[in-house]
Amino acid sequence: MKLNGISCWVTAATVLTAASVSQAVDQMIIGVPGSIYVDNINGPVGLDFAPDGTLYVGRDLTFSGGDSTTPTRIHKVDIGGGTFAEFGGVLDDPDEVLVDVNGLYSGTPGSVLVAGKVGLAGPGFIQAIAPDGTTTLVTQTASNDFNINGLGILSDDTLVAGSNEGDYFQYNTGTNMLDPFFFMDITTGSVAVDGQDNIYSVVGQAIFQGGMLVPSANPGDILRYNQVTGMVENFADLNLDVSSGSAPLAFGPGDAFWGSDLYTFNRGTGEFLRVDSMGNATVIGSGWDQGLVADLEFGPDGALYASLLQDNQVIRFIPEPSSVLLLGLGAVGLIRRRRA
Ligand SMILES: [Ca+2]
Ligand SMILES: [Ca+2]
Ligand SMILES: [Ca+2]
Repeated sequence: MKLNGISCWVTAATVLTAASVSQAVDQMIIGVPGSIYVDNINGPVGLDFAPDGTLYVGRDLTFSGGDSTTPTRIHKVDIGGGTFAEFGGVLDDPDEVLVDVNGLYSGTPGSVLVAGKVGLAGPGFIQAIAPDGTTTLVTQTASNDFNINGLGILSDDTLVAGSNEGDYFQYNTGTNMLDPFFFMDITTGSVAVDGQDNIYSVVGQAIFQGGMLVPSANPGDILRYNQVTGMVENFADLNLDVSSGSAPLAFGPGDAFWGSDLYTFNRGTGEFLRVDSMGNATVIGSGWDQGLVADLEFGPDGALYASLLQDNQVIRFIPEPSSVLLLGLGAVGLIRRRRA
């Protein structure tokens, strides 16, 4: 474990910031007020923003009268939050979404890519929903039994798709095929890309393959595909709780508060984690064992958004100028001085 966090930091910060933190959400990040962005949004999973602030939300009906593969439609949340509507065609397992801003993959700028798996044992797919709602298949895996749960884009515009089964693909815009890229491990399928095009995922617990339960060796660790060496390496030995099958990762947008660190949480402890480029994690929040958080995403407004699959909400954390003062070791000194 590389956890630097001490639980008293969190307690102290709660006292310090209680006046400015909305009590509307169970999840807490030190010094950053949290609030509900959209409520009663049924089964939210993957999140992605268009540049104008429109939010697209993948969907899973496991806690809404269906199961993880029930066909349904994704949601589109209006700019600023609050109101939303279903968007596009009915799709199997539409968990993950990614906005195709320039139409590089779908052919239509502003389309929303949706990734999932066909039925119980079909191929993994990427569909595209055009701005007018027209829904078309972009590509699917050549063989069956791939659950594509993560999409990411490299600096040269290569579209990367990650599967629970551990096979990662790159979309070939010439042939419209998903070409094999590398093998990670049994993962949660989440895909996060850093500034050097290294690709990160969290090791999952187990998968069903060919009717058999296949466990993984190191569940909850963060792995990294190293672009320079072409190898998969253990980036952070965090033993995150992956019993729900998901463990989202998101890189900060490079601003003064979030920086370019990697953010995730441990569902087992409820701790929210900031992970530096060496894989060292610091605890900066609590309560993340509530609501079944399915994805994390930074918006064009610099706020962090999280989908709560079980609570049917998307919540938002907007740093304030005072939040920056609470950063890092300086924050601990500040908190201690005030409590002395
Ligand atoms: Ca996302
Ligand atoms: Ca699903
Ligand atoms: Ca899925």
